[in-house]
Amino acid sequence: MTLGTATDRSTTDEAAAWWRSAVVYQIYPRSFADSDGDGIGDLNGITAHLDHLEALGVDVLWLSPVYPSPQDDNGYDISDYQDVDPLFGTLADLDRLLEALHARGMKLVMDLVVNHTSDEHPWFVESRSSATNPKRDWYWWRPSRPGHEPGEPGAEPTNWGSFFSGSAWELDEATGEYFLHLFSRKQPDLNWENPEVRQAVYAMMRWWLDRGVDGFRMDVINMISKDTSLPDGPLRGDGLYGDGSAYFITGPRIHEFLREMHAEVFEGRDAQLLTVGEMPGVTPEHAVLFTDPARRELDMVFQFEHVGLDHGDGKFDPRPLDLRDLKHSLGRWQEALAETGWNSLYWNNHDQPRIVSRFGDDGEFRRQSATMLGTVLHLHRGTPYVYQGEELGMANVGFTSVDQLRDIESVNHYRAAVAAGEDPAVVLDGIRKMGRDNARTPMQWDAGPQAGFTTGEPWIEVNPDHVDVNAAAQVDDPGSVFHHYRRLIELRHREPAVVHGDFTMLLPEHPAAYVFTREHDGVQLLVLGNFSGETLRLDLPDADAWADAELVIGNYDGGTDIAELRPWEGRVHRRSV
Ligand code: TEU
Repeated sequence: MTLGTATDRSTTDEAAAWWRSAVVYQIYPRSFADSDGDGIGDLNGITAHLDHLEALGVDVLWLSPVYPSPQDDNGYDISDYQDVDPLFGTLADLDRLLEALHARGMKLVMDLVVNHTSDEHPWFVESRSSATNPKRDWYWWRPSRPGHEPGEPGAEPTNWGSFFSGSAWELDEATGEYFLHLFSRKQPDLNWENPEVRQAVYAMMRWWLDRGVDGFRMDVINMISKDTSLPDGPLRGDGLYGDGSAYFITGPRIHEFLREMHAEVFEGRDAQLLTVGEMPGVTPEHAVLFTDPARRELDMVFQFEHVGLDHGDGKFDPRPLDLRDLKHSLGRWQEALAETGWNSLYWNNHDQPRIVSRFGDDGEFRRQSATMLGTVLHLHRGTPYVYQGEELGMANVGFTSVDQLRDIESVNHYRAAVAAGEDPAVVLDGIRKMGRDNARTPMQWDAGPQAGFTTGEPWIEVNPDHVDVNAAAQVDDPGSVFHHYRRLIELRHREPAVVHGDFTMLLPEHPAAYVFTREHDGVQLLVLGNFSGETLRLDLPDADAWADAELVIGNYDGGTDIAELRPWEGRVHRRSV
């Protein structure tokens, strides 16, 4: 793909919006490729596997955190923003990776985790050292609730629960005050109200851009502005803690902060950069504002609606997906951002269970369902993200014991739920289906020992299915999931209707078929996906007009009637209009 010439980002022309025709590949470095045999993936492991990315045809690599970290949340707890953790290599290794990517025409987007730091970051070490330290106000310190002694049950400043179980407040014995941590107690929240915090973050971001990186994926960036009065929230499903999200999701100053960041960090740079904000709980109404180019906030956001549709009473209490909900949700986002703004498109990342196990069939129809899911996603309007292993149809693990779990969220949830009297087998079943470790088992390179990921003992078990599902087996097989993803990416690069086309949902009430059209400049695409193992006959509007249309991509050999869909079939047809 041609990226065009460099332009000022203040323009909204196609060169500035180069990411509209790009596909991003996410790497979770700990689980991608281990070059030194310590069982943990590293930067040199990534650099050694760039042929894989180039063969797939992706344009951008988003790298989950590699910064120095105590690894309480696998690197999302950062103790130094301007270095590399020895686990993953050195800054020089990162520079080499960056250079190698640029030499192949690919870009590198870094993870930016600035809602919180590690409690071992020097900023927090200073902040906690005394109530009068100049950095005290860089974090959220509060005394105990009036009428309560610090440490007493219920003395926390608010009733908020953390995302990783337990209270969102931790008592610091030295000063007798509590600090806020929306995630683990080793991830204290930064106080963005303090302008010194904001300037320190902007300076760090400029340092990375000056080093040559091509943008940032911003972790929970819609949580940085909090309601400073910190009110209690309604009780959560656990009955123990409150849900404070109304007071920190898309908070009062969030748009102001992101506009300031844009002005301080990105404005006037002539490189082609990408900014994507991770935003749990974001609404389409706010997403339009965040991604309106004229407002100069972000290029796109990750929304969470479609990956919450199979949650019951919390994420670990899954229920089957109703396809109509999925179409309604994604359709609504397509519509909301049709005129202004831009969508990101994803099924997977390092926090989500594997899509082929979740919305597909990881048994008999694994290849068909993985390729159908990829087809449907990539044909929406927006920038698609491929998470490592998704291009192979990698599946959930089927954990059978809590000893196999590594993720702090799952481990804490298991402990808290069992302590609260829930049946351990039921708790483990929820984690087996929804736990984040499903996404974090090693990348499956080949059928050999440890799937070719490491010569040592991997930090988390390799999925036993790697003997069948692995990159080596797929790169030489044109019928593989890998080659289907490669063709989808190629299609986006050559077919403007995929990038720019208007989106129209068809058959919204059909319980098993996902059908839509895209139209641009005299070209219409028809996208069909069967979310079931049954053959479907559709009552397709305009079926005659499509009868002789070209088949652009499909996951079955040989043609069929336009209105028929075989089990988990996915197809794209093209015609002139
Ligand atoms: O995740 C944000 C987030 O809210 C969830 O997706 C989270 O993974 C969890 O499942 C909530 O139930 C981001 C990162 O992607 C995640 O890996 C980090 O753990 C988290 O922020 C904290 O930095």
